[in-house]
Amino acid sequence: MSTVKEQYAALQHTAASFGQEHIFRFWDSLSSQQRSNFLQQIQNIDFSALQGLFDQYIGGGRAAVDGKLEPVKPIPIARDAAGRKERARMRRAGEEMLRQGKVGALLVAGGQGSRLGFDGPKGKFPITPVKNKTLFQLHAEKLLALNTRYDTRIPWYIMTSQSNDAETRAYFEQHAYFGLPAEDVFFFQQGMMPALDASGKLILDEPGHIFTNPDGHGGIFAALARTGAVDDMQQRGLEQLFYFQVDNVLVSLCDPVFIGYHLDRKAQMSAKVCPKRDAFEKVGVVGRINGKLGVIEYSDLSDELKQARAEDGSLLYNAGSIAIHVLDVAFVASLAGRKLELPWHVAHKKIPYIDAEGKRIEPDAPNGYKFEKFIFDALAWTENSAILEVERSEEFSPVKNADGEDSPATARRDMSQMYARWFRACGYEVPERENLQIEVSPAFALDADEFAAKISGEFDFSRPVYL
Ligand code: UD2
Repeated sequence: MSTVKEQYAALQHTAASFGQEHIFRFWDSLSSQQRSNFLQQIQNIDFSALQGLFDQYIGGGRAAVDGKLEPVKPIPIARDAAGRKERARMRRAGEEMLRQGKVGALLVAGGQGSRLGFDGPKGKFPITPVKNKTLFQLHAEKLLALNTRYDTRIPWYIMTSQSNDAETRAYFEQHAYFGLPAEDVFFFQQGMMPALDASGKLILDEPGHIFTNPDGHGGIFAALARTGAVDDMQQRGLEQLFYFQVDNVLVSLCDPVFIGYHLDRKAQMSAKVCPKRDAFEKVGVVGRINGKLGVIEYSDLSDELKQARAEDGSLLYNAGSIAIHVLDVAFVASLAGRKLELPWHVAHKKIPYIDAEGKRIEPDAPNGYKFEKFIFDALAWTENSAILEVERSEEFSPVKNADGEDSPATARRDMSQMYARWFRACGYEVPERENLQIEVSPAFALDADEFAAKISGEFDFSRPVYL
């Protein structure tokens, strides 16, 4: 074991050879504990790789999306008898997988939820329209109901990150995993990535700490392999993973129709899409990039292409990705095992830093570059993929912003409106108004058909209704 002094000398040498010697600027003022923590952080930094990233993505001025883009045509929503028959067949195939215990759920919840302005893991945000259940509770209750419906146990893999891992685990423990078997909930932490300033320097956010951010949901493949989650999946005999984001209150968890299409197309990774709300909606679009399937993120698509029209007048790039996928476990294992490198995406952001005098500065303009990987870039490695169009009002309402579009208010409205339609389909007269407060627990019904089979009695919709 080398001493702290020796480690310091070696790392200082490495840092200096990459022009990063400034990170030791405050070394003399650090306590011995701070020094050893700092050295540990630096030891995990790949200076050479960072240098390469800087040259490739920032210094070189690489374009966000290089090459030829083409739209894709998704499998349309079934509107006629033949389409509905096909969906029923897909549903049966998906349900069979669920009954056989071959499906796992994979949730990404490592993001920082900065736009919502909520302090803590976003999954702890109270959201349902009547009972105010949190996002985590809502998803957990859906899984519980699926376990009962298919007489199975769906393991749940939850990706966290450094800043919310402990709080997320504690939250589930405090709530006894919302009734799920604790051994079926598997938390795993994604990696962290240092940011760089405009001249390629690492950024100190404390005198003895380098600023890092979660490495994006594309960090999931490495994290699944590193934490033993892939082994766990294989031991349990899982074949498919249903992937979703923490913020979508309408997600149809483990949707058997989608799983069925994925199997039918012999796909490695599939995606659900909705036509975009408007040209500037903040969703990526599924398309082809130089012939390869992928998602072109909204921040990477020019305003001109966002507004481009097809011959029929609809948006040309209109297959909005709602961040729901089915992934083959074998595909995930091969990506993780082969260390296949997903590309990095760069975001110019405001990053708090310690200036040369040791003062912490909160910049008011972007001053640094964050690097993230995106899971949907793995679509480029698929041989087959099912791109399935779904009804937005039934499947997609994300909580992103504190108010306005995609906020808690719109999520509560969209849930209430969906349940109102379930009631109306059963002959109930529900007033047509924006501010209904209706909530159907997943324990009562997971979808309109189950609801129709169970509902009875009278309801007063001028008050909150909870079932
Ligand atoms: C995401 C998609 C966008 C669209 C939209 C739908 C990306 C890059 N873009 O946009 O195309 O599908 O969602 O709602 O995904 N997360 C992590 N670790 C990270 C970063 C994010 O786990 O390092 C999780 C985060 O907790 C959340 C999800 O990934 O569940 C998406 O993150 P976001 O809300 O920041 O993505 P957004 O809204 O830019």
